[in-house]
Amino acid sequence: MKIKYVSLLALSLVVLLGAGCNRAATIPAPAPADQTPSTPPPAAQKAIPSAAPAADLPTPAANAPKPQTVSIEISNFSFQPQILTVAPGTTVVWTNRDGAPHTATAQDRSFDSGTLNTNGTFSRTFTTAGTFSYFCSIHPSMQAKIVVQ
Ligand SMILES: [Cu+2]
Repeated sequence: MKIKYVSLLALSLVVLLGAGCNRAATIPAPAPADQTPSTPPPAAQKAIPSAAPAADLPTPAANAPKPQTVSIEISNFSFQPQILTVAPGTTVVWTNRDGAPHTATAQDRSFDSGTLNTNGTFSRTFTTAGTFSYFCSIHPSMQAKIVVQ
């Protein structure tokens, strides 16, 4: 009887060990098999980072600050400021704060706001260097200039 128990124990040990070994061997095997096929997807994910150039978009945005907007107010029948110096690429916005209508008209007619009624606005971007004299075509004594440099 004792021998049978011992042999049974031995057999059970062998079975357990064998099972343990088999499981241990079986489990790792499928795992790498699954990871291998899963490798291609990471490649697909790499394609997404390639879309990372979108991260370069903030860079142009950082360049955005360059174009500036400067305001000129038309009040008391005069342009304020009367002489405005800006960098090339600056957008100038005229706003009529008077009750009377005015215009911002270039001496060389390169730009003309047309009639600006109260709170009317007109904008123009100056891209080239130079001095641009303008006046109000309704009140020609109203004169001013923009220096782009
Ligand atoms: Cu005027």
